[in-house]
Amino acid sequence: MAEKPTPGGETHQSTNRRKDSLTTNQGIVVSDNQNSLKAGARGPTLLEDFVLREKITHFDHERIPERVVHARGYGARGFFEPIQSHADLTSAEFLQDPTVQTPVFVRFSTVAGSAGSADTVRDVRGFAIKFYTSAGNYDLVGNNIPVFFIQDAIKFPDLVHAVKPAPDRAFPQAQSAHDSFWDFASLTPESTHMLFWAMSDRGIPRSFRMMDGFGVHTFRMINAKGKVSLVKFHLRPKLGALSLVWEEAVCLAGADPDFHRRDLWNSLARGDFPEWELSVQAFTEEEAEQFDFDVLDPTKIVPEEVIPLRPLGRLVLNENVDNFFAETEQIAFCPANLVPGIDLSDDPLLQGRLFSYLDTQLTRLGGPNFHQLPVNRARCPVANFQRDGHMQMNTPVGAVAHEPNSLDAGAPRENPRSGFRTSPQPVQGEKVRVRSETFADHYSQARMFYRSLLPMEQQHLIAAFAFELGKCHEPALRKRMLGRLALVEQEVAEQVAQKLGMPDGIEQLEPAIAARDLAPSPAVSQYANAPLGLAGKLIGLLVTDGIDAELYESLLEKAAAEEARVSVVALTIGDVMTSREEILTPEHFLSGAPSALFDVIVVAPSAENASLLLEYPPAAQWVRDAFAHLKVIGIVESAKELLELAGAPAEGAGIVPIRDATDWDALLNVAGNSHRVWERELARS
Ligand code: HDE
Repeated sequence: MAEKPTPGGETHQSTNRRKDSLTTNQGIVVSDNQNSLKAGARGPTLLEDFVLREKITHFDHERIPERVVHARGYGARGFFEPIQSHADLTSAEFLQDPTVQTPVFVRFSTVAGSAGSADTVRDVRGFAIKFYTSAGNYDLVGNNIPVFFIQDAIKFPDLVHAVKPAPDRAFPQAQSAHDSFWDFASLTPESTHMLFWAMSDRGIPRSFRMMDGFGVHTFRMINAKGKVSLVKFHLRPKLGALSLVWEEAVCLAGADPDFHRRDLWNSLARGDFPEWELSVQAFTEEEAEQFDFDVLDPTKIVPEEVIPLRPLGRLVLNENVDNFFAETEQIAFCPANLVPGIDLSDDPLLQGRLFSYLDTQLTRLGGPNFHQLPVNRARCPVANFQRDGHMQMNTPVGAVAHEPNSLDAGAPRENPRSGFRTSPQPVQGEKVRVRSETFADHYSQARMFYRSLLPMEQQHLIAAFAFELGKCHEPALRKRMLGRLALVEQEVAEQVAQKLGMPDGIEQLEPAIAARDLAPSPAVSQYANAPLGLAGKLIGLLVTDGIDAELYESLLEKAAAEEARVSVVALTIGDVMTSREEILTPEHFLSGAPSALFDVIVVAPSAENASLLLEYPPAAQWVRDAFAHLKVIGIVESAKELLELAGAPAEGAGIVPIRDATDWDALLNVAGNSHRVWERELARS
């Protein structure tokens, strides 16, 4: 692998050395990379073979520990651009000037799974952003769900141990659907609100590009005059926050475990750049005191209906990494990486995180100098007296490494004017290990969340609880969890109990504070708020030899106008001949590309070859899945029989006959007017 030249330059360039010569790490040109050094052609390998030993030794040490949580992640580069100056709110330099773009690196992740687990499992997603600002690095290390499972950092190891594979058998991988997780959850009332979010469609996003982000905790922003605002961070994707359906997520975990990362990589590679609006809900301490919950409690949201979002600017991803390990794996986020103008709150979950990230990174990245790695390096001057340590990559000069000093007039000095100053706030009280009583209402917001969802979103949530609890073998914990659900909403507990086949299994539990009926917050529903249209979506087009060239080309054109893409699927991966005798190269072959990969499907064989699809079982499966996954299906006349084979009606919601190119408008309209054919699902349940 080519490396950028290291500082220090080259000395003598040997005349008989080619520029592209393979070398050892010492720069010695390698003459033979196929054979180790042996005593005779059939003899033993010699210990003196430094080329072999160096190569194998380096290989032996290629792995570093994976992140203890959020191990499976995927990153990209981009920029942030404020829409206007936010000087009234904060003095943060990157939020002042709409003409200044700040480079960013974003890493998305699942929480529970190992680095090699599947992308589409039910889980919370990490959404971590490093802003390389002119005033130093600012990290917003958030999730795609605005609340969390626990209120105090001391519970984090228990939560993570409960969801991770059991220590004796090392399974299940990347799953919350097992006894230990639900044991912990059912014994931890504060997790209830988050469980409702995690069991909603939010737990199975369609794409990283279609995912919300949240800072979760309350933070503070301080302007140049010292005025403090409390803030909650939000990121809204331009394409809308959309999700998979559960059966589709399960299918994709096998068919394409890299579904989300592939989607992001491909979209950046073709110049289709995802974008989010970063905003804050900003409010005063006085306003916070009026809320019926505590803003320091990370299991609560501030409803948008109470404090609306204030857009700050746009976050755009526009560049894939050059090297996954060097960038995505080695990047180190930390909620304590703050810039002047942004400050922390006393949220006890946040306070524990401030310690944890640097601590874990010391082990994961092997020492205290990981901030010098290119992906972590600040893009502004860094000057201090820290020194030495594992893998020091800089060469500091001079004899002085202390401060104050009178020996080096050019040494860096503290700067009270522009330096980071914690905005003062009064703190007093006894040292106590207690949970604030203001954190005690665990059910009202969960009820508000559930009641604010659309009916199909509610049904998905109920199905998810039933699935997860159904995977638990211990009846007592199922009952306890049903009791917890009943404290939120009796109807949820009853329907889940029904689906579990244990209608009398709801345990009677006593809440610390019984759920109250809060005003609904329609903003929490994904589908009530996602923009309609086909932007960012993928149409799977199943073809055979003889596909009508005109039909094909007009679909490409119409889809492009809607910012959607068409992906051609054929019986085999070999070239297909169109009706015009032109070659069409498919992107996929049928048995390798289940319809779960696409948002909309079209079955368009030529009339003479339609029978090939009818005779090939994966074709009917393709349609059956798409129908079950609530997709719009376009179908040409000659393939109609396939609908019957797939158990789908020839007519009905979301089935669009394609007679000629004029029918594409109908297909795209139906598909663009709703993200899924929800009627089909409601008719089923
Ligand atoms: Fe994290 N979390 N976390 N977390 N977290 C880590 O840091 C931790 C929490 C989040 O792409 C670790 O470098 C504690 C909330 C993201 O590299 C670790 C607590 C939120 C990422 C850690 C929390 C997050 C992490 C693992 C409870 C949403 C991935 C490796 C007090 C606001 C960042 C690492 C990336 C990663 C600790 C809770 C988001 C162990 C102790 C709440 C997005 O330090």
